[in-house]
Amino acid sequence: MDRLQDKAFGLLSEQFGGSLVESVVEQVAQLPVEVPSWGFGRGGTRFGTFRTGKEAKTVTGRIKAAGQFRALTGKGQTVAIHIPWDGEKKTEIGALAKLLKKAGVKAGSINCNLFTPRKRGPLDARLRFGSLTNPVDAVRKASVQHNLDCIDIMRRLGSDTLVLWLPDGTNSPGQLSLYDQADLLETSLRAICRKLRKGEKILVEYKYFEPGMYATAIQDYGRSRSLCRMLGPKAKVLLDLGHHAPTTNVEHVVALLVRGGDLGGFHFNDHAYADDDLATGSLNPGQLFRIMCNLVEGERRGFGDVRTLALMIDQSHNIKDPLTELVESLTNIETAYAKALLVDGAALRKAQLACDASRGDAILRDAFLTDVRPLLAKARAMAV
Ligand SMILES: [Mn+2]
Repeated sequence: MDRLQDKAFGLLSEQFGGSLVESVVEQVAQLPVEVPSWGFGRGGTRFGTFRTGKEAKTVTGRIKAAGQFRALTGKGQTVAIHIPWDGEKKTEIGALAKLLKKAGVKAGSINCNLFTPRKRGPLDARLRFGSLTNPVDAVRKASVQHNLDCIDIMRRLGSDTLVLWLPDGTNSPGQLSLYDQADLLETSLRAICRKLRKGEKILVEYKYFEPGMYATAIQDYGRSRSLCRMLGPKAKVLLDLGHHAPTTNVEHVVALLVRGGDLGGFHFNDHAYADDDLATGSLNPGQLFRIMCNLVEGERRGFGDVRTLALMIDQSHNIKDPLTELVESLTNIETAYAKALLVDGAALRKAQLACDASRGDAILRDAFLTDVRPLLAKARAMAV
């Protein structure tokens, strides 16, 4: 098998040139990919969670599994942490820091939770009326405070990134004025951002519906971008691949965000219908390839290094083994990235400027149909 792979690698070098192929291997090996601690547990739907008994159930188990992922793949250098699922009290965060160190991984983004009612305090069942946009002062203030606490935890764990996914939204026009919703959101976000120091950032995720079924407070990339621009350079847009309406051209969104300097990172997954959180690239590898093409083009045009983006996986593992499915997703991300790096960008641009769409598409197809597995095997060996 190794000999066959060496042969295939030689053929790729002949086809694309040795130096390009070597540089693709290096860039794939160096691509940092963050995995979520919650992703190592069993996912569920509103109908239930089907545990096999083998998946991680505790924070200790999840971080241990993240260590396994790191050892197997050389990736998962950072692990996204969820507060309070992975701990909240001082002693719990101290223990979490030790677990991360023992597993050979670092804390990645710190994710707040504004959707689970707490047993004590103002964040009770009234959270169904919103968190940062809740019309009740006490609930809204406690929601802001939770984010400020998350920033403290972020610093204690040596991370610099706070991720905000806001579940706020309404179910009917009489529930809350859309003007009040926008006002409350902006005031709350400003209060959170004021606490961020130089070198720290907040990534603002958007989603067009659910749990609110009528008017979500941060419903699309335009709203997220306008909020981030209002908040200043510490705030950037987080693009979750599953958070768009069907037929949205996601790579177009990517290009516009990169071009505007607004993109902070990704939540990678795949979907057929809504926010399905399926394995990245498992249904639509073509879309993932086109997204990577636009990231690579953005970098070539001087809009910043792909590796400075927060490249995170965010999935729910309902059927397959979580660790296995995360490796599948990582492989699909690396495959799409490698293929995008193989695109002859100069020839493509020449064809585009000459109005030769057939030639342009043929250039993209050549890269997309290339079997990059021999290249990924070398990159994996280099990363581990
Ligand atoms: Mn997400």
